[in-house]
Amino acid sequence: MISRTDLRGALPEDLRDVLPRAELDVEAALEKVRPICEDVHHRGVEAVRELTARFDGVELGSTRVPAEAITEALEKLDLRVRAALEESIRRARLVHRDQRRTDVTTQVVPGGTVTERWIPVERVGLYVPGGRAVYPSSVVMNVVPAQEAGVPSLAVTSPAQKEFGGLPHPAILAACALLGVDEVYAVGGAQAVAMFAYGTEECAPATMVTGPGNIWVAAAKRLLKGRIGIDSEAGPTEIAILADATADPVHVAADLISQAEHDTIAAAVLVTDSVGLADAVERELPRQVAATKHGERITEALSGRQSAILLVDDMEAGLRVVDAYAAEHLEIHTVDAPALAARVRNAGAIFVGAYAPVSLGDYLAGSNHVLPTGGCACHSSGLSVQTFLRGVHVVDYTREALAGAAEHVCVLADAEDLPAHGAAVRARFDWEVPS
Ligand code: HSO
Ligand code: ZN
Repeated sequence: MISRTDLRGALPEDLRDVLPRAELDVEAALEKVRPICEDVHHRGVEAVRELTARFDGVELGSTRVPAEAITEALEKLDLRVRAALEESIRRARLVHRDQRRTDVTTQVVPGGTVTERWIPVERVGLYVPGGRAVYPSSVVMNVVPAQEAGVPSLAVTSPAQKEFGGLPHPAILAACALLGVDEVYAVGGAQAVAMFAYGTEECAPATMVTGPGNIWVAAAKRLLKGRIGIDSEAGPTEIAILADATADPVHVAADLISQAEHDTIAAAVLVTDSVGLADAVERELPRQVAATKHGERITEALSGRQSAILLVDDMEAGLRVVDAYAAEHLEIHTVDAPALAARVRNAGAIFVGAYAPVSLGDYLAGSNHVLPTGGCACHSSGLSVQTFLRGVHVVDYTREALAGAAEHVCVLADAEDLPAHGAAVRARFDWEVPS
């Protein structure tokens, strides 16, 4: 069900040779998406309506979801789901509130200061998928950091669904209601990203669009990036587990399966120095998969080339492997889990010990579940308050403080053959600043 690679003895130069990442060909989708985005740009809401009829089979009156539909979705929401979402929101708010930045002023010289001012982006459009993956939890994970960052205007869009009378999935609407988001659109696909980028008669343009989506959404984000800010492109989900002989194979197998459940191209990787654990997990996987609902999808993900059990000599080698892999989610199941976790450099999120499974992080840890995939964890972070803030330097110098810097500015300007730069400083003084 899952392949095993023995890396004992020597680690490969490039780990990607051992463990390739599944990839989506977003480039190929760009050409299909370009005319859609141009159509929305030129014809606005009319184009959005036509595209929704063509792709989703829904004739929209207004693209905006009426307020009553949002309230009604919350009223009809299962009470247990409501309570769980409320707790998820409460915990996420606690963590994300602590991520807020305070402006810092540095006095560089007497009379010369630089303040880093943190300003939220003006308006965020959040895309929420509506197909197989209807995740109200992802609405929470996107909306909470934007709200805690102080984003003044926030809109959600999700594909119109025939079976729900042309509205987005009711669970999405209910999550919006719980989060206090009342601006929701029944628009999906590339046209939704274009709607936020260019604006329409019914939807004001946004400064940034975030949220996961299918390949068309990813292509539209890539195409319109620059005109509109985007979050990182989300790839298939991945879990890596670093475990020694003390790990419980039942937990390890269950956690690998939990993320494989997302997608046939999801990656599940176990890195261990224990042949005994590897054997036990191999025995455990088919037993648990047989008892689970999405067995076929999970089996395909686990047997794919992107999933594996990797045997290493010891935990030092294990650390090197997981750092090279840079997993979206990394679990540590070892005797000294906190100490080992502290040494990890590359992971989207780290889950320490036996009682911090990724599913906790997906829903209720308070951490964010929008995390870098595909190895991007070595240079990027997950979604946070910071994603929605810009740090702006505010430079404030007095005449005296500028005078004290003038000579150096002029010298550097001349050295770069940009004398007008120096002249801009000299123009403020009636004496000649030597160059
Ligand atoms: N594990 C997914 C997020 C998710 N899980 C949503 C369940 N619902 C990517 O981090
Ligand atoms: Zn998940």
